Amino acid sequence: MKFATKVIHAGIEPDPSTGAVMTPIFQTSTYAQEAPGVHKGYEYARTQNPTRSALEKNLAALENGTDAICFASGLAAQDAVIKLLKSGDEILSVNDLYGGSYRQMVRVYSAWGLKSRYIDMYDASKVEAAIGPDTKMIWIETPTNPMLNIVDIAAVCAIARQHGILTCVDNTFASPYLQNPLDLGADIVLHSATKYIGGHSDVVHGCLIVKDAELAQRLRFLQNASGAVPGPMDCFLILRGIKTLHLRVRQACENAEKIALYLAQHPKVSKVYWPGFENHPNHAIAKKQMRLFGAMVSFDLKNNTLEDATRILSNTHLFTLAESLGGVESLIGHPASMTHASIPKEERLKVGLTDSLIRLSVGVEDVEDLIDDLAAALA
Ligand code: P1T
Repeated sequence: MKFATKVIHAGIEPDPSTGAVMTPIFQTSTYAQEAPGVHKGYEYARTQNPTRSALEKNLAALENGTDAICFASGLAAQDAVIKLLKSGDEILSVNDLYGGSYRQMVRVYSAWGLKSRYIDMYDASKVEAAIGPDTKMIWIETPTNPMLNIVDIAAVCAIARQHGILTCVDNTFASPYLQNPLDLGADIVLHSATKYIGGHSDVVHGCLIVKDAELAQRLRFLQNASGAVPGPMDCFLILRGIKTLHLRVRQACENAEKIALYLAQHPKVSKVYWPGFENHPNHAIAKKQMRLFGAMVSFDLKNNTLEDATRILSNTHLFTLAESLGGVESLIGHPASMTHASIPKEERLKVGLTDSLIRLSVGVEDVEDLIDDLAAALA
């Protein structure tokens, strides 16, 4: 099945009891048993729910995996991945990642003895040298949030495999339509499905996709044992959003390209971060591993002041000032004070995340209206 068919059909069957074409919302916490242990495969809704099962089958197909495991949020999915490790183990992570992902590793799990190190992975050859005796997992986010750096997934996963190290790729910024890390050698793909997968900014959700049965079993054990499962209504909303994933992402990418080009020639803009530019340091890798270049664009201002950034952030009308991304509506954000406030300033500045950096999540509105909105705010 091709992608556009999978989003609509993979894992989706008319409901056997009624013929309902759309997967019903099985709003139940438990299931009747005929005799102790005699049931229809469903015992308790933390462990199994038919709405969630349909979504998990669909997500597994979208990422070319064999299993998907859904969670109440992207960070709950990350939490399960980290629990594959034990005290003393180390995660080697890309040095530019979502602030909440960093916060969980550093401020939650360090108290449990987890070590984490943040390195420049944009030159894959640096990864091999950075691996230490305790490195048990490599954490890749690509494109990165918010600097839109690109990591060569195939190259880094090949190095990890030689060392017997697990790899997890946070594929949130790309979406399964643009990039499929399991095909490039990753062990685990993570999504904050809150973003492009859900696509309508109406639900918080996360998922993991794998292609190894034993790993799937370990993660499903953690899903059930720790319990951060999504509700059936949320699973239904994600299933509904997925049906237009390819259409939304394609349009958003087309709009993002035009906006990136507009910003690049604007006299007040010093730098535009977007992997589609030929002069982006890892454009060639983006071209190799992504179908399109994504709909996230970050930019910095010539005089680099927080005041100027604040004026722009407060003066757009179609771009809503808000955290999050990946919805049909365009958002504008200030990573330094919003999504990445939990990263110490000196760490932020090392990767170019200045106080004047502005991040756009480009939606699917008419691009001329979006450019007019930015033009007015920049003026
Ligand atoms: O918000 P949640 O569903 O828990 O997902 C966390 C998460 C994980 N990975 C990436 C790359 C993310 O961007 C996020 C959430 N990010 C935002 C809310 C944001 O505005 O960047």
